[in-house]
Parts: sequence; structure tokens; C-alpha cells
Amino acid sequence: MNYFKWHEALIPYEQAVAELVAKFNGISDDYKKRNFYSPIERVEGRVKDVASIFDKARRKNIPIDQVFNKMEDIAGVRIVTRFIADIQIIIEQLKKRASHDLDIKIERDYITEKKPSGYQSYHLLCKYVVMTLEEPVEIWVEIQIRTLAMNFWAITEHMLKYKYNGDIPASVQERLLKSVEAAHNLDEEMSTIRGEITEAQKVEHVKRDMVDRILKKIQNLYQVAKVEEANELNRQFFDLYEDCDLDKLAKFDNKLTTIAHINKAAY
Ligand code: 0O2
Repeated sequence: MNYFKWHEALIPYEQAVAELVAKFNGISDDYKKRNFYSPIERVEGRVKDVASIFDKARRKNIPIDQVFNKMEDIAGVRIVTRFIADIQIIIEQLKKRASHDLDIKIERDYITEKKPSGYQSYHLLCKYVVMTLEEPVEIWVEIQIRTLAMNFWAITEHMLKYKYNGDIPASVQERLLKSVEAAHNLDEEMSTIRGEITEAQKVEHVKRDMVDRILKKIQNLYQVAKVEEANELNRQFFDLYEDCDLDKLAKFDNKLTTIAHINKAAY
């Protein structure tokens, strides 16, 4: 294969990564729009560059003409979560897609059993079909799921591997192993406050939606020329908003619905 064709061969991989990043961000948006806490904190994707494909092929003794069949992580998507418990929720979500777009072939659980380096992450190696200009093409995609703490560690260790050309000195490695423990402890500690954070986010979403509804109703009153009344309601709204009391805001929202009815305004 010549150099130009390498880049052409990677087009479906780029497309797959772009599609999956958009799909997973879509799942996250879906949670948020329904006022649920989203287990997805961040989605990232990348296609391995040609030099990294060559390096890995050499490292793993994969013949160059077989890399597309045998190297499962040329297309990689990473889902980062806030809490460990979110990882399982995402795995279940992705398994539901099995008969639609993601065919999970291999699971690697480096969380239950971390790698000797200390690396922690959950990997799903999947087959995914991309519609190219000519035809559907089935390719490998690796999905990595891990917490913010695991991700921070992995990125740092990856950078150190580059710095030391894959051969991290023992003293640095020792510190890395200690920091895995610190990351793990952070994840454990954060797990204990997951409930409070998810509840706080839910309240925030409810409040945001309620404020949107209230402002639209007041706006609609202005449109039916109830300027004085709308001005007064606007003042009342700002006082209630300052109070930050959700129950009072909900009552005010109901009151606006009644006023909209009486004035034949949209609500
Ligand atoms: P890159 O540059 O991120 O793409 P193996 O040789 O068997 O360990 P294999 O077969 O690729 O590797 O599978 P594995 O171990 O599941 O690794 C797949 C990817 O997970 C790696 O791809 C890394 O992205 C990540 N990973 C695995 N182990 C480690 C680790 O110890 N530290 C860090 N930071 N990341 C790891 P690449 O191609 O190795 O790297």
C-alpha cells in the first residue's frame, strides 16, 4: 500500500469516530433534556495516525497488510465519566445498541483487574458499519470508558511513556503506581457523594426549565398588550428568583398559566 492510499483507507475510521462521538454526545443530551443526570461527562475520539499504526504493528507483530483486520483500536472513542458507577450504566446503554449499530465483540475490564502499569479503564472492542461513498464498510472501533480520575492518570502516564521513549525509569514508575492508588481513592471517595451531586444537577435542570417557561409566559402577556400586569409579574419573578425557592417558583409558574388562560395568551 502506498502512502496516499493509507490516508484514503483511514477515511471510514475518521467517519466512524465522528459519528460515534456525535451519537454518544446525543445520549448525554438526551439525559439532560429529560432533566436526568448524565453519566457521560465528556466524549473524545481520535484516529491513530499512520506512524502509530506502523509502531504498534511492529510491536505486536501484525503484518502491515493485516492491520485493518487485526488492530482493533485504529478508531478510538473515549467516554469519560464523573463516577465509577456511571461506567456500568454506559456499558449497559451501549449493549442495548448491539442489534442496531454497535456489535460488541470483546470486552476488556481493566478496572476489576488493572494492568501491571496501573492503567484502569473498561474497553469495548466493537464492529461498526460506516457508509462510505462506494459501499458499507465494517471496521473495528475501540471504546474506552473511564472516570475523570482514571483518565487523568492514563493521559499523564501516556505522556511520560513518550517522554521516556516507552521506558519509564523505576523511580517514576513507583510514583505512578502510588498515584494510581490516589486516583482510585478519589474515585471511591467521590462515589459516596454521587447521590448528592446527581440530585443537585437534577434540581438545577428543573429550575432552568421552570425559569424558561416562566419567562415565556410573561413574554406572551406582553404580546397580548398586558404591559402593566406583565411588568408587575416580571418584578415578582425576579424577587422569587433571588429567593431560590423551587416550590415558590412552581406556584408562580401555575399562577402564570391561570393568568394566561384569563387573558387568552399562549402559555
Ligand atoms: P494509544 O497511543 O493510546 O493508541 P497490549 O500490548 O496487549 O497491552 P493492546 O492489544 O493494544 O495492547 O490492547 P490494550 O492493552 O487493551 O490497549 C489498547 C489501548 O488502551 C492502548 O492503545 C492505550 O490507548 C490504552 N492503554 C492500554 N494500556 C495502557 C497503559 O498501561 N497506559 C496507558 N496510558 N494507556 C494504556 P495503544 O495503541 O497502546 O496506545
